[in-house]
Amino acid sequence: MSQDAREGFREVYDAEPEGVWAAPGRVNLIGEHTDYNDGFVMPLALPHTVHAAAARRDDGVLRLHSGDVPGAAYQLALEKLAPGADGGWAAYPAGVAWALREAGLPVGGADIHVTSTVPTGAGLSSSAALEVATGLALSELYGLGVSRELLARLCQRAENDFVGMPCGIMDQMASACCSDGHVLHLDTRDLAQRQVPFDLAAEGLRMLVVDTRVKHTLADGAYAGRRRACEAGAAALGVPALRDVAHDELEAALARLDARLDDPEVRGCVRHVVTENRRVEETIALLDAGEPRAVGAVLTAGHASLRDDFRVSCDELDLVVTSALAAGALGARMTGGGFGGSALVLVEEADTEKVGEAVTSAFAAAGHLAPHLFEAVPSAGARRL
Ligand code: GAF
Repeated sequence: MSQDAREGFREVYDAEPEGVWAAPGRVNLIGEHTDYNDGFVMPLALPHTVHAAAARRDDGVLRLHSGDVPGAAYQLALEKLAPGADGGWAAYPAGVAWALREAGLPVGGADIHVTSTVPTGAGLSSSAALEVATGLALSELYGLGVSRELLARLCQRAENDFVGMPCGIMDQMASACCSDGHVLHLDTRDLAQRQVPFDLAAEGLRMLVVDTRVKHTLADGAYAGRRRACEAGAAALGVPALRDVAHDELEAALARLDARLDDPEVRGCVRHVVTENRRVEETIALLDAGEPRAVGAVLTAGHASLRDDFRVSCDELDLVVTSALAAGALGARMTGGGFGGSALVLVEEADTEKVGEAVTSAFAAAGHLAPHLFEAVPSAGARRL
């Protein structure tokens, strides 16, 4: 694929790229909709990546081309970049260049050609992978010395303020900081990180990702709505963020909330975020104790919470969970923002095929599109190739 990016660059720009940079998509093991509540997440990088072949230009122009989009490259003057100025895929890399400049970093023009194996609209962070790959390329081309954390923050800024999607920091941090064979335990408040060894194969286990092929591109309004509900809950409880509500104070906090704000949607969001942060703690404790099988039940509880309290699941995601569990999976849950996208399933290695077939048959019986299944192998974060 890096060869594809290199060759694509040559074809589009009739020149050699100075380098090729890669950034992965992710799947989140547990800790969903906690990142914009200053909470905890545990993503792992997928082998699916965006590759960005790039070279500097000295005229302050950014040219952007994607191997997936036929036609000429976008051509943008860096100094004229402004939020909302450009739609489509190019807004992500253009937004990253804008965010670097807004941070006072001396980024200049560039020609960039991208290729991607991250499924789009599948809840696997194709946007963050695109941002991080192009951000790392620009940072290294111009010797900006941007740390991984700052890179992730600037990519998030690009998505929040340039593209207009109010996401948290998880996906950009996952793409920038995950490492091969590990899951990233991340505190999204201060970006404290721990790389936790995650070798399911050594334990006789497998993790399947099931892309339901229900695209979640229309979900931005609903995502923003959930974020607002969480912020309303934190404000009513008088805390900076829902992360500050301890799990053992949840019932008392809900009673206080009911007295101040009679809003079942906000109540459900508060319950989900507080219990989900607890599930991240439980998961890390189980992994540290060498009990990965027991993580299955935590994943399934997380799904119930996203379905019933946070209300971001859909029929197809629920069907992955019920059909996988009925076929003997250890646990399953939707992953990512929801409203479509993907689910993950933890299975004994010996049951992998049986469980995969059960999910596929259940989709056929329900008249849904055939899902795409693949194994999640914890892979490397962003890098120069
Ligand atoms: C999307 C967002 F981009 C993340 O920041 C995160 O909130 C996630 O949904 C839900 O956990 O991927």
